[in-house]
Amino acid sequence: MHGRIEHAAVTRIRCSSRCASRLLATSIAVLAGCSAGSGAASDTAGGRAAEDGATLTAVRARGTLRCGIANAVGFATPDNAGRWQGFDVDFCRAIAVALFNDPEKVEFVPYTMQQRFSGLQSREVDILVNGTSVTISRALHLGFRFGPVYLYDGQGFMVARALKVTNAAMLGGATVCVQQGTTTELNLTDFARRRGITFRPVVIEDLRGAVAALAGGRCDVISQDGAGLATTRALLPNRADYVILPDRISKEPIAPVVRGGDDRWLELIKWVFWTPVQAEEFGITQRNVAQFARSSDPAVRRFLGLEPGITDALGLDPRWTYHIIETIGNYGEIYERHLGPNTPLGMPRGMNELWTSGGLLYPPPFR
Ligand SMILES: N[C@@H](CCC(=O)N[C@@H](CS)C(=O)NCC(=O)O)C(=O)O
Repeated sequence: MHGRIEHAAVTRIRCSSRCASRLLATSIAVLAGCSAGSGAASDTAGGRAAEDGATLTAVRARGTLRCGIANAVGFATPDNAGRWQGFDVDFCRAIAVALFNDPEKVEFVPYTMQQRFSGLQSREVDILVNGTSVTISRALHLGFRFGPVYLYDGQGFMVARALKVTNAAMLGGATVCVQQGTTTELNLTDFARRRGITFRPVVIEDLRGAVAALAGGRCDVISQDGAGLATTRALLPNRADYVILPDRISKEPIAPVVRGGDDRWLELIKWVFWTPVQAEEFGITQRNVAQFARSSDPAVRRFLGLEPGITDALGLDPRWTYHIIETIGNYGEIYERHLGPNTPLGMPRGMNELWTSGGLLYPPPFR
């Protein structure tokens, strides 16, 4: 029997009044794109009016970067001293280091998944570094541009161990928590149709709500990006009672998002995100970067800004890559610090290994 998700049966757990008032300010164009996760067509979307170089000029004049993040363990959380830290946070800080040689010159703006695109479009932030997947409709309908994929992920499921479910095909009839305004919602519908399964989706506003709904038994299952599942598990009070199923039902290439029409800003973002990856490929770490600065290898010398002129067009300090590595580290260091096996998330590198180690990370040449 071919079941499908009945939208009339979808439960929507509503957001707080604070978040509701924010949502009121959201443009209809963006709401249309967000709520579907795929985006409805809109001529006004995406900040097409942005001028080339305008973002860089605005950030320089302000003296700080405004980075849109998602408040999630491992990716972006304030520590006990109130300082933001995490995988996404470190990439935001890398941009600030490139621009200002100062990782503190960032204002972090947390968004729910539903709010994120209007925040970028309204110029409240200069960039989103918040677990957003690259999709064609976000580029073509919402008019955004994506930097390099800095995390390769895919959607999965986590269930209560007591249910004794071992794979996603056994989930027919289950109540599944998903986050509003995400690709997760759409992929779940596709998966149900493809497999002839019926789910009862419970749509939740944010990560904390999703964790509470799962822990409180309002859903049997939670479906999220693999990283989201690891984050959720880290937040559950009784994490040993849950299992992450082996299925991955989608591709979720996670990349930074900027407004369309500002090629100069996009280009800067691309090379900043590739810097920690190229550093790892060369074997350059936070600790040994000073030794590498004495290298006679021409490719290393160009990369570290020791040969003049290579990245002058970006308008940065010639030693910007050096400063990023010195301050933030290489990709492997960032990953191990926030997401790797020795962290509460415990995520193996998998596809996020370098291409030289069987992964997908492949930075273009700095030449
Ligand atoms: N990558 C997908 C899903 C993103 C997503 O659902 N992220 C969740 C967890 S996996 C999140 O970061 N939530 C943080 C929050 O709600 O505060 C997308 O771009 O739509």
